[in-house]
Amino acid sequence: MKLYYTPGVCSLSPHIVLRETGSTFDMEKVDLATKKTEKGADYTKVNPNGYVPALQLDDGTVLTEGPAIVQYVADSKNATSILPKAGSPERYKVLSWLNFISTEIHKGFSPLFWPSTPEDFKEGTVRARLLQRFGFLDKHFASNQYLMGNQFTVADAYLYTTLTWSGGAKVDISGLKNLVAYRDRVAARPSVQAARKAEGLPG
Ligand SMILES: N[C@@H](CCC(=O)N[C@@H](CS)C(=O)NCC(=O)O)C(=O)O
Repeated sequence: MKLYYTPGVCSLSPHIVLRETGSTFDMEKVDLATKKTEKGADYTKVNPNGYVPALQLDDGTVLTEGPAIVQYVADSKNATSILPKAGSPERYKVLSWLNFISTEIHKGFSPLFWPSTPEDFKEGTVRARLLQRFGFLDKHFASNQYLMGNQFTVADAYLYTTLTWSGGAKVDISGLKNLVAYRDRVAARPSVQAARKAEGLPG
């Protein structure tokens, strides 16, 4: 299978999960500005919406949407430590976290990356809302190592990825000590370090 990715964006989350599960995969970089892949292919033929990540399976099937891709990768390896089995209450708690990260955090960041977003809206609304959600997470990490307690799951790969954007997006999380410690804890995992290195990101 092949992961279509762009360094440092949300495709880092499935990339981490591919490495965490010891999966065999290829990677193809996508230029989000031109929608061309590093091999010169038209990426909109892979994902008509033009965004990463996409995971192309060996039979040609293309999966899109990060939260779905991480579930496919974990399930295909029966990796129940990072994604509890379907039917167990823990599975749906991980799915709740994936949805929370997707809608409240990931898409909460998006307006900060759009040149058309007015500065006062960025500061007064977008960053303020994100910081409320981060405050909630900071309290969670006062007594939990990971989103699901002591166990790293696919949701942590996703949350970690979004936290790496806070500096560039000028969302100051430095006062949220538990959240910063969590980010650093996840960053230290070998899967994360390997994924960052493969994407050409600083260690
Ligand atoms: N709903 C998609 C959103 C993916 C997404 O926002 N990807 C961003 C990078 S983090 C992207 O490729 N943006 C470029 C674009 O939308 O043209 C998912 O959850 O996978």
